[in-house]
Amino acid sequence: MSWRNLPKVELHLHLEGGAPPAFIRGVAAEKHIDISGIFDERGNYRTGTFEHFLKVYEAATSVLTTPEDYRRLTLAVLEESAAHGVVYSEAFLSPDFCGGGDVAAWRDHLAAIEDAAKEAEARMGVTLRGIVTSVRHFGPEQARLTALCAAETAGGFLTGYGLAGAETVGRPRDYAWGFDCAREAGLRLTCHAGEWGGASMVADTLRDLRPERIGHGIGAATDPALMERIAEAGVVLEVCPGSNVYLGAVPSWEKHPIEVLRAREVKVTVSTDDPPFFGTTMTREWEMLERTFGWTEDDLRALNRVALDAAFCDEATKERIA
Ligand code: ES4
Ligand code: ZN
Repeated sequence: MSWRNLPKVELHLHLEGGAPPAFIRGVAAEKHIDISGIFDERGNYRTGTFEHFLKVYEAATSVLTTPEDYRRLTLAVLEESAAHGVVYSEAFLSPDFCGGGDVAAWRDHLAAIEDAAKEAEARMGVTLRGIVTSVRHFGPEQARLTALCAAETAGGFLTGYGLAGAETVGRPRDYAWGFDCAREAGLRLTCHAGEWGGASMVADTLRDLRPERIGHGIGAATDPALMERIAEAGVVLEVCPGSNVYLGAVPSWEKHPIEVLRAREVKVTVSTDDPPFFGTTMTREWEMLERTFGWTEDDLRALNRVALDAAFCDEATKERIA
C-alpha cells in the first residue's frame, strides 16, 4: 500500500492561512471589498518575503469579520485538509483577527469555528482542535489580551496556546505572562521559534516560555548541544519544510535540516503552515520527503505517529483516530 492512502495528522496550520484564495475572493466580492492586489494573474496569493507574506495574510484575513465568516472559513479549510487525507488537525486561531482581543467577541467566533469543526467531523471525517496564538508583532500588551481570551475558553475544543508572527520582534521573555496565564488555565503550549531566529532563539524560547512543542525550530540544527537537549527533553518540532523553502528560510528542499534533526533523534513532525499561500498540501509535503530524502512508507508512518503522540487532544480522541 502506498503512503498516499494513510490518514495524516497535522499539528501546525494557521486557520486563515488555510483559506483557499477563491474563498477569500468570494467573501470580498460579497462585501464589495477590493483586495485584488493580493492575487496574481492566476488567482493565487501573491507573496514574496516573510514580511510581505504577513501583509498579504492580514489583507486576506481583513475580509473575515463575523463569526459566520469564520464558520465558512473553517469548513473551506477542512475540506482541503480532508481532500489530502488529513484526519486530525490542530489550527492556530487568532483572537486578534476574531474580535480584536475582546473576550465576548472571541467567544462568538470560537463557537462558530467549533460548530463548523463538528460539521466537518461528521461530513468529512476530519477532527479539528484549536490553539490560540498571540501575534508577536502586535506587541506584548495585545498578547496579554489574546492570552486572556485563550484562558477564558480553555478546555475541550481549545487545547493550546502559542505565539506566532514576526519572530524578531521583541524577546521571548516579553511574552512570558501569556504563557503563564495559559499554562495555569490548563492549556498545552507551543511557540514559533527558530524559523528565522536561529539556535539562540530556540534556546531562549525553551528557557523563558517552556513550551512542549516548537513551531519550526529548524534553527536548532546548527547547534548539536541544543539538539541533544531538545531530544532529551522530548520537545517536539512542528517542521514545515515547504513553507521554509517557499519563504527562503532554507535555500532548497535538498538543504532542509529536517534530516539533520532526525539523525540527532529530535522528534520531528511535518505540517503545511499556510498551504495555499505556499503552494503546498500535506500530500505535497510527504511527496517531497519521499522524493528528496527517500523516506519510505515506514518513515512516514513513524512521522505521523510522532505527530499523533504530540497532539494536544485527549487520549480518547487519539485512540479514535489511531
Ligand atoms: C504567522 Cl501570524 C502568522 N500567521 C500565519 N502564518 C504565520 N507564520 C508565522 N507567523
Ligand atoms: Zn506557523
